[in-house]
This record gives sequence, structure tokens and C-alpha cells, in this order.
Amino acid sequence: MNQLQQSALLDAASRFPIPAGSKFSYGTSGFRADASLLESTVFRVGILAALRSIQTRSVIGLMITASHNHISDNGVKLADPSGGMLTQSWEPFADTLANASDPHSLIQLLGDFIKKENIILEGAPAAEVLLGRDTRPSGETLLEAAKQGITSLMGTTASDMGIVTTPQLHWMVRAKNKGIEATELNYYNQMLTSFRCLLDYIPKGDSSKNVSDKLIVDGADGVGGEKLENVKTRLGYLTIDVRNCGDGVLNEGVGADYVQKEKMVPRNFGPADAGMRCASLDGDADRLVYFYVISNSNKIDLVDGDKILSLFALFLKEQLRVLNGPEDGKTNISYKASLGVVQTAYANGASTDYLKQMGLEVVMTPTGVKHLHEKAAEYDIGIYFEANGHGTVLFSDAFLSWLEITNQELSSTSKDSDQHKAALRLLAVSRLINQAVGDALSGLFLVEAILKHMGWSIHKWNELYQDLPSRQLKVKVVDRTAVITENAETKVVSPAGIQEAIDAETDKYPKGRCFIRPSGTEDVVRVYAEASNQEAADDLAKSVVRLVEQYLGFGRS
Ligand code: G16
Repeated sequence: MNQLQQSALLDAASRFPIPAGSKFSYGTSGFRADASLLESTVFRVGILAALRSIQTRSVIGLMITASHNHISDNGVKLADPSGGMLTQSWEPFADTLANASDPHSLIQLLGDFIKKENIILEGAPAAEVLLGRDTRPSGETLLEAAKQGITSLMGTTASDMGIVTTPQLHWMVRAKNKGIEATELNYYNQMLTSFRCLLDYIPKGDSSKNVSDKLIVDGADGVGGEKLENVKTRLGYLTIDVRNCGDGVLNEGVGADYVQKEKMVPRNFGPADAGMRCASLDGDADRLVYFYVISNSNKIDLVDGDKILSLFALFLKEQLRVLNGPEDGKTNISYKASLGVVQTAYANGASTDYLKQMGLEVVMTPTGVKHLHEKAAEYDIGIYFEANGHGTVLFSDAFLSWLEITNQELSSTSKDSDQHKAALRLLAVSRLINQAVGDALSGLFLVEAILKHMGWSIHKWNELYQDLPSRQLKVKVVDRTAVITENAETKVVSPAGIQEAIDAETDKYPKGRCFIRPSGTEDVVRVYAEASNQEAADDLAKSVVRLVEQYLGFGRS
């Protein structure tokens, strides 16, 4: 950095002092905290985004959101050139930068990092960061802080994409770096064209008529509901009734996190909806779960991320089988695409058993899309989902290129054959489902297309396997970072002794399984328990909560 750049940065940084007594960390999905504490962090992440853009000579994304968290929280995360999460190798520096207490040490740290990463500032081509935010009231001020961070370094361009879903911003970053027009309209066009294509190739027959044309969606009073309203007139057969579209408090008694954890009907749903196919998005529309209201109750039957994954896996496996052609070898196709699924410890044990019975390779990673995405990218078709509804399907470039060529060949040699239709469906899925990150909207359209293809009601889908009863609780402790885990978060290595205590408790319950981990988005330790019946799962979770309090001490709420 030359003198001029240093003094410009110094000047900007002095306007964003770190709040006294705060410690920030780049958690499961970027920085999250009470919004009033975040301006300095967002400013610094702006600088980081500009540096990443200069280094990669590509467009980077910066999203202001705290997703499923309370409305008073906010957060910031970066999208790398591929549209995926910021490379994990930059996370430690993001932590250091966010916590550098005075502007001079900030400049020093930046200088050292620029040298270490070999980032050439002089003569660097124009860099650009795309900015997005969700509907939180604090978003506007924080976006301003981000812009100042971005432009303070070499006058990098900050392009404001407005209020968008998190996956839309990730999609735009990916699109722009591939030379595709990065507009919201283009995002919808690509998604809906592929959706209609999947509908066009539904086998003729009566079964698809069994599928209700009505879907009710809980928009979590966030950005996703509004966006769905924009497209719902373009869906052909499907009528979507969008509720919780921004009139109530974001994520409060609504949204995918509430529905999945509490298993209760969200606000504005009731007895009249019993049995109907319903879906719920989270605050920034990167999570999706389905459910139906149980008659005469305020409870729901949940169709979670694991079941979405299973539905996708079933459909894609079948398309690959048909594409490969009959076993006799006459029309057998040469490319054997690898298909793998990725889950976390939160995946219901019954779902993992089901996927393995289907003959699929199941890999486990720690919580966080960044981990699942990386693993899924190792397959030709990698499907990843967290039970909370976060996930997508990734297609490898090699497989897609081959598929394009094969599709052309099939369209001249055996147009409209089963093989040709399977190729077309796979191509449509790859264009429909967001390749950058988990996306509730594109996930929803894929679920809808597959249910219609199979002729399945939500009830039939839910019967794929029966979930083991489970309970998830959160515990406020003195310092959640004292919990250190290994083996994809299934084993605690610190504090000493707690894992043995958890194991002893779990052994008391038939089919018992339990783990704890520190949340990376909230100041809590999460406890997950599974057992042969609901009462046992509840009891196991509660006893482990007591162990956590005993070993880690009560925290203030
Ligand atoms: C984020 C991550 C998810 C993760 C969730 C909860 O979701 O993107 O991968 O499952 O946080 O993480 P934790 O248990 O560490 O709090 P979202 O929807 O909040 O962005």
C-alpha cells in the first residue's frame, strides 16, 4: 500500500471504531451479532471483499443478513467468485481484522496480509463487489458501512443489488463471473424455464393429476415471501398462497427454523389448512422445509431437509439409471457419473439408513454449508442438505459438458426416447437448482416438479421413511467456545469428561443418539437427541442440557 492509500484507509477506519468489550468471530456463516455492534465489522469485511476481488480478479459478493436469527441481530458474509462461501483459508484473517482495535494496527495487519497473499495493488484491474441485504431494518446503515470499506481500497466498485435473498446474491456473483447477465429477472427466467421444462417431460399418465395444484408458503416475514409473490403468476398449473410476507416480525413464530425446531404451525396457518402441502422459508430464503398441519391441533408433520434430499436423490438416481440405458449394452452409455449425498450429524438416523439402503454413498461433515458444499463438489452429482433445510444439488463441469454433447446426440439419434428425456431432465435440474449455494426458492420449484413427476402427495413423500423422534434444544453457557468437537461434531474433546457423561446418558435410551456443539450463529450450545420415542428423545435432550450447564456453567440470557 502506498502512502495515499494508507491515509485514505486510516481516515475511513477511524470512523468505524470497534465497540468496547466486543469479540467477533467468522462463524458458521460469517459474522453475526446484535446489529448495533456490527458497523465496524461490516466496514472491515468490505475491505476484505475488495482485497479478495483484487486478488482473484473477479467479482465478489457481500451479503448483509442474519438469516434465521432474531430481527435485532444482523450479520455479514462473503461470496467467492464461484458464488460459494468465502474460502475458509481467509476466515482467520477475517477474525483478526474484525478485532483489530485501532486503525494503525488495522493498516499494519492489512499490509502484512497483502504481502503474504501476494496481492498486487499497483495497476490492479478494476475490482467489484456486489452488495445485497435482507429486509432487516438495520440493513441500510450496515450496507453503507460495507460500501465505505469496499471503496476505501483502491476505489473498488460497490454495486448495490438492493434487497435480495442470500442465494440470489450468490447466484449473481457466479453469473457475473461467468459473463451471464447478473439480474434478478435473469435469475427468475433461468429457474422458471427449467421448471417448465421438467413439467413438460412428466411421463403421460394419470398419476400427476393426484398432486394438489395448491401450495401454501410461509415467507418468514422476510425477503423470500416477497420474491415468491413476484413470480407466482408465471407458474402454470401451480397456485401459491404466500403468507407471512412482511407484515409481521421477521422469524418470530414463523419461518423454516421455527417450524423445524418447534414443530408447531407458524403464524397465520391454522385448522383450515390441515393436510395441505405447505412450505416454509427462513428470513433470507436460503432454507426450505415442507410440512402439513395435523387436523385439530397446532402441531405439524415436518418434511425436513433430509426428506428433500431423499426426494432429490431418488429422482436423480432414477434419471441416471435411465440415461445409462439397458444393461444389455446395446445403448449403454460410457460415462458413469458419480452420485453422492452429504449430511451432518443433525440428519435423522432414519434418513441416513434410507439413503444407504438406496445404495448411495453418504458422507458426513460438520455443520455449515461451506463444509457440505465442498464435499458435494467432489461428485458428478453431489446432493447436500442439512436437516434444517439448507442445501442444493451440484453438477460437475465435466459431467455437464458430457451431458450437453450426449443430449445433442440423443436428440438426433433417438429424440424423445426415455434416455433423451432423462438427459433433458438432468440438464433442466442443473439449471433450475442454484449451483452457488442452498436456495429455498429454487429448491421449492425442484420439489414441486418432482412431486408432480412422481404423482406424489406430501403425505406419500413423507412416508419414504419414518423419522426417529428427535429433540433439539439450545443452552446459554458462560463461554460456548470452550466446547471443542471432532468427528463431524459427534464427539466432544473439551471440556474433558463431558463426552463420557453424554455417552453414559445416551446408553440409557433405546436407539439413543446425542451430540452437542457450539452454534456458529448464536451465542448458545446446541443439543441434539434422538431416541425410539418422543418422550425419550425429550428426556435425553433435557438431561444433556443439564450436563452442559454443569460442565460449562450457566450463561446470562
Ligand atoms: C447458517 C448456516 C447453516 C447452519 C445454520 C446454523 O444458516 O448457513 O449451514 O446450519 O447457520 O448454524 P449453527 O448451528 O452453527 O448456529 P442460516 O440459515 O442461519 O444462514
